[in-house]
Amino acid sequence: MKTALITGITGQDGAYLAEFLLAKGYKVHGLKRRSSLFNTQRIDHIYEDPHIENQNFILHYGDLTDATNLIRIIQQVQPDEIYNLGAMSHVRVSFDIPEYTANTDALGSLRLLEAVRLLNLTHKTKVYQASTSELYGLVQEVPQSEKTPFYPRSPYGVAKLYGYWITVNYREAYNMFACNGILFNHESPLRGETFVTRKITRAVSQMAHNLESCLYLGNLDAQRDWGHAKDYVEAMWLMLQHDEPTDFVIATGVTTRIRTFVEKCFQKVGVTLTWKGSGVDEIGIVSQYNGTSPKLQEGSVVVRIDPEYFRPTEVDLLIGDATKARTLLGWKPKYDLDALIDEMMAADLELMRKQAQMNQLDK
Ligand code: NDP
Ligand code: GDR
Repeated sequence: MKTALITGITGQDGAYLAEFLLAKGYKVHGLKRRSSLFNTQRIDHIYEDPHIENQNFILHYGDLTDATNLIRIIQQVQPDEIYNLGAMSHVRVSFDIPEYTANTDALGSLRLLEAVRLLNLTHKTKVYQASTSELYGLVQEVPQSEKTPFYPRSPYGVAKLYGYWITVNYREAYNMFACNGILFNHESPLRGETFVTRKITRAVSQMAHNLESCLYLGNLDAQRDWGHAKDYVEAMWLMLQHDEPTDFVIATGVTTRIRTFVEKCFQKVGVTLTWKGSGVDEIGIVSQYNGTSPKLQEGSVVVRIDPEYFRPTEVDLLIGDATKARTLLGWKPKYDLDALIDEMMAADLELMRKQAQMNQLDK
């Protein structure tokens, strides 16, 4: 039985990866942060009572900013594979807390690699580093591949650049099996509520259930290559099963504007959206509606721009070339954008249906 340690297990990818590895017969250990409220909603369905024997799913309190704690946990767990998914992962927020972002996302990766080295586990423990398409930043070429130069555009991207290179360096200096997965945006019903896709699917579902009137967004013209997190965690695992440690781009190869994502989500609830105006004055208006929600009647303004959501420096265009992963790992995504939107909208519509029902009961 293989043993894996996942940092960031309470996040979107951590939850899907834990489920995936448990189904493969792994013993899964996860690092979770102390918080004043429960933060394990995404993994509660796979939680195992610590009082039972032979647990296969074990959580440890920890933090990537605390080296001694990482050393202690890795010593105790002796993992065959470490998936370093823990991070301050919000690009916009990284402009507000740049130092914390660097500490967690850059130095956190170093602490983990160094713990493996100090514990003499370099021959045993393989390490996956959650690198990102945010490394590409300012467009140098498209589609972006493993050979495309990096030009990060946020404190998050710059911190992840360090994480990328320190992983390469430990692989070369200490002969470690350490890989970077350069993953493009991946989403799911478990996506955090402040990332743009989930923010949109939630708001549209709220409007369909008469719970919200307007969705406030920033830059509608950025283009993203969106996949499903379920497909992407499989790629993480495949990388650590490959004969050689190397870095891979994981992407669908299809890019879409934010505004198109918005239109598609509204279509799912019977709305045809029309855009009027430009810049910060642009609005999205319901031009046709085939449904009953008072919030979505024809002529309603359902999207507005809030400049607060613009970033000081933006990443305009991401489109990934995953040829290397397809060729060497046999990886290809099962979901396309429409299937992803279908799943996210179905989940949020159900969530809001329940919310609306509870609101009725409270009256
Ligand atoms: P999430 O934001 O959903 O999850 C991040 C996880 O990291 C959470 O479990 C969070 O804990 C944990 N975390 C945050 N700070 C610390 C810390 N200081 N110490 C330990 N753990 C911490 O991210 P995703 O699941 O979407 O992404 C996983 C990884 O992949 C991240 O590193 C992200 O940067 C990277 N990535 C994501 C992509 C995407 O499109 N999703 C694309 C490319 C890379 P808590 O729940 O307590 O907040
Ligand atoms: P991103 O994802 O920055 O690509 O990082 P996010 O969904 O936050 O933004 C995507 C694009 O949408 C634009 N946008 C908005 N974004 C948010 N969050 N909120 C808004 O209201 C809004 N309006 C427009 C943004 O400007 C941007 O262009 C994600 C994270 O998961 C990272 O951790 C990961 O590394 C990258 O994907 C790949």
